[in-house]
Amino acid sequence: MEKTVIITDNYTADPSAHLFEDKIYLYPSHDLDIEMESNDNGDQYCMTDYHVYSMEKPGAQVTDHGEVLHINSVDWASKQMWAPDAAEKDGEYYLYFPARDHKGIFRIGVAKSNRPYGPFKANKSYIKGSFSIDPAVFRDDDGSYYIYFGGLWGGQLQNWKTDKFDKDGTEPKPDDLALLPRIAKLDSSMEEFEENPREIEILDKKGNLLLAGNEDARYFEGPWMFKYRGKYYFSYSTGTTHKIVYAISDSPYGPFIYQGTILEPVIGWTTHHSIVEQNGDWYLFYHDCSLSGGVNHKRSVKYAKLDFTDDGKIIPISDFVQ
Ligand code: FUB
Repeated sequence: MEKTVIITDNYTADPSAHLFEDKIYLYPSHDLDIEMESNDNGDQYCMTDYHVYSMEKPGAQVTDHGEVLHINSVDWASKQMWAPDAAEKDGEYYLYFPARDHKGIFRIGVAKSNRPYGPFKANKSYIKGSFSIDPAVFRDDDGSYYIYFGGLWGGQLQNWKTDKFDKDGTEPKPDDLALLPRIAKLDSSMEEFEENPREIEILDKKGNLLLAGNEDARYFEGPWMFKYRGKYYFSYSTGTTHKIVYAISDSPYGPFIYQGTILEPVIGWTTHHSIVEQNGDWYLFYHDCSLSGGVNHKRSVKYAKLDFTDDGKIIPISDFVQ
C-alpha cells in the first residue's frame, strides 16, 4: 500500500515546504482535473494558478489558503505555471514560479506578499536572465539567498547550452557529459539575479562529471537545497528513472559529490520533492499519482519522515508501506 495523500480536494504536485511563522507552508503546483494525452514536452501540465497550504506540523490538518496567484494576472506569462518555491526576507514573502512567456520560452518570475499565504502580486517582467523551470530558493546561514533551477525536455534546459535560447537544442548523447542544473545568487531585492547563472557540477565518487547516459544519477529536474551539519545537500529528480537522489558539497555552488537515492520511484512519471526541518525532525514532501489512479498530470502531495545515518547519509524512502 502507498503512503497517505494529504490534500484530496485538489490535485497538487511539486510541493515546496518551508517553516514560516512556526508552521509548515506548502507551495505546490495545482494540477488541473482535465483529460489530456501525455507527451514528452509536458503539454499535459497546463496549470493556471497556485494555492498555498499550511499545517501546524506534518500529519496535522491541512489548511487551503485558496488561490494566491492566477496566470491572468501575470503580464509576461502565457501558460504552464509549473513547480514554484517561496522564500521569506525581512517579513516579505516571495513566490518564485516558472511559466512560458509569450514566445513559448520558460522563464522564472517572482510575486510578492507580506504574508506567507498570499495573495501574491507578480512583477511585470520575469527575472532578467532567467530560463527553464523548477526554481528552488535557499537561504544560507550568512543571509545570502541562492536560486537553483533547470529541467530537461519540456523544461528546455537542452535549449540553453549557451546564454541564448537555441530552439534546436538537443539532449547530449549517452557518452557525453550530462546537462547541469543552474544556480544564481539573488540580489538584495530578492527580485533579480546578482550574477549570471552558473552550472552546478555533480561528480561521481572518483571526481568525474556524470555522463548523460547515467540516468540513475544525472540531473533531470526538480532541484532542492538544504544544509545539514554544515554540508550542502543538493537533491533532484532523475526524470527518466523516476528517483529523487542527492549529492553533497562544502559550498552552495558545488561541486557536489553524488551520494544515492532519497526516494524510490512513486506511482506516476514525475517525481518532485522538498525537504524541511521542524523542531529537529526532518521531512520529505513529494507527490504521486495514486489519488487519480495513475494519471500522470493529476498528482497529489504526500510526506514522509526523513532520517540520516550517524555519518550524514540519508536513509532511502519507499512510498510503499507494508
Ligand atoms: O509540474 C510540472 C513539472 O512536472 C515540474 O516543473 C517538474 O518538476 C515535474 O514535476
